Amino acid sequence: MRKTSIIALSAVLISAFIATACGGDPGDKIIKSAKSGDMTVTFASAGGDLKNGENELMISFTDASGNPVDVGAVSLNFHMPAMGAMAEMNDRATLTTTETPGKYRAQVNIEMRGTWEAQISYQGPQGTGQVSMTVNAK
Ligand SMILES: [Cu+2]
Repeated sequence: MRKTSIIALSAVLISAFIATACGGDPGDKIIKSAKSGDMTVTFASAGGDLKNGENELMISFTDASGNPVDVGAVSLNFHMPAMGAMAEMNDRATLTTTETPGKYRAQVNIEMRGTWEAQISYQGPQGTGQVSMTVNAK
């Protein structure tokens, strides 16, 4: 009885792992969101945070009702101003579209811990816009 349930649990965990490894949704725990006009731009990940190192994020654009809004082409850059002798840093994310217009996957290598300014710009059906928000990398 007990052995069976442990095996069943393992199977569930293994299939969850495979789903992640095969490029499923990087996660839906909100890291941070900001307003851009009538839209809300939201960052999410599996762990709900931005990390020093490689990150897999979801970025979504939604209307006042929470429905996704297609904004066309999106770019994302993480910027940190110069600190003392350290030059400014710009870690540009690679974005890909998903099956849902208005939802994008982002891959970015964050070079260090600390406060970054996420700079988002878009161009398309909603016109041209820019949003920025600070995000803390752990
Ligand atoms: Cu820095």
